[in-house]
Amino acid sequence: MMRVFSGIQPTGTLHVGNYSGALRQFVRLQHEAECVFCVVDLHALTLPHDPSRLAHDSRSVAALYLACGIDPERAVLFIQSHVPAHSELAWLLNCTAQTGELGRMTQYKDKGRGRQSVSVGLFDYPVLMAADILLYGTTHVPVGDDQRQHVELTRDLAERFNRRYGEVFVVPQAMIPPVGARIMALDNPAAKMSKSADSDAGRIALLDPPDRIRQKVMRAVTDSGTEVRYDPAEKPAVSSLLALFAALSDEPVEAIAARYRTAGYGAFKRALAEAAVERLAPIRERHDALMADPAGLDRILRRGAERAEALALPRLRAARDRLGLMPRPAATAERLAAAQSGEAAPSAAAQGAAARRT
Ligand code: AQP
Repeated sequence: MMRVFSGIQPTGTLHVGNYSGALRQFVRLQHEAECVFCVVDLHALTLPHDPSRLAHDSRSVAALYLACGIDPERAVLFIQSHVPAHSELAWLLNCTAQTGELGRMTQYKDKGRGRQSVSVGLFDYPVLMAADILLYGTTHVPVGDDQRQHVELTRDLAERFNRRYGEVFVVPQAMIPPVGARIMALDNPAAKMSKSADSDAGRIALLDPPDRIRQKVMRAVTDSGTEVRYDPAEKPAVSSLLALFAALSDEPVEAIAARYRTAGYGAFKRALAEAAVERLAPIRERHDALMADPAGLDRILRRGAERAEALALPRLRAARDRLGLMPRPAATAERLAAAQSGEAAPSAAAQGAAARRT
């Protein structure tokens, strides 16, 4: 059976690039495979962030998964930091990863560019991502093109660990859509559309109101000439808009290109704006309804974390065993579970006193 894992960082409002490269695939895959989807909040700590917003943004990303069509009865949906096995396995894999390979990651170089110094977390984040994936016996990782290199690293780490210590991890493969895996910024076709980029004009957020969507699309940079053609090498800006149109309308890119070939950029952009408004308006409404019931949302996420933990712990235990770590005493495991659920765990002394009283 295919086992799918993927995650999204709560580093800002999700945009149509995240929808095209990732979320749209997730919704389809939940009908074909066992799926585990995650809001990777620990990854959001790797760059300076606002602690007063993080919990809200994590809930909002979870609500967007659901609003886009993830069914929490089918797929496991949870918050990464609610399952401590992710950080524990990341540490175990840190001792298999090499600094040289992490230094070659292009996201590390891109996100660190222009900064005097960056956090160790930014350098190490691909190892945490490898842990996220490997914990679940994942066979396939649906991601956009920017994550290809991180999935390659995950494969390398899994193979190296298995070779050194014995078979524990399934070696996963990336699933990158042939079209729409790299939607470019609307105001700069040379840069990827991104949540955390300074310019809001470059992205269509999934929560943008209709007028803002229309305004952003109509101002999108296009290529020279007038022909609407899917040709990423010669027409990178128009090709990215065509891929976006295809993701938002579920139509093949060739059919859209054929329809607007000679219509001019203005008519093409007006049609794209309407396709975006039509697809995103119900997503925004569902998101807002879910956010209006935080207790309901938290119930879904709590159940998701329980299911995720049950899937993750056997493989974490196997990795610990293979590395030669002592088995964890049961009492420690119980205290960890109680601490994780927010309940005060009785201390060993209090447990002893209670036992003496009875
Ligand atoms: N422009 C994009 N086109 C297609 N797919 C994209 N993805 C991201 N940008 C595009 C895919 O969306 C998923 C979630 O990404 P992430 O939250 O893990 O972070 P990211 O890859 O670094 O994406 P962002 O939006 O650019 O976030 P920030 O600005 O925080 O770095 C991934 O599958 C990604 O490939």
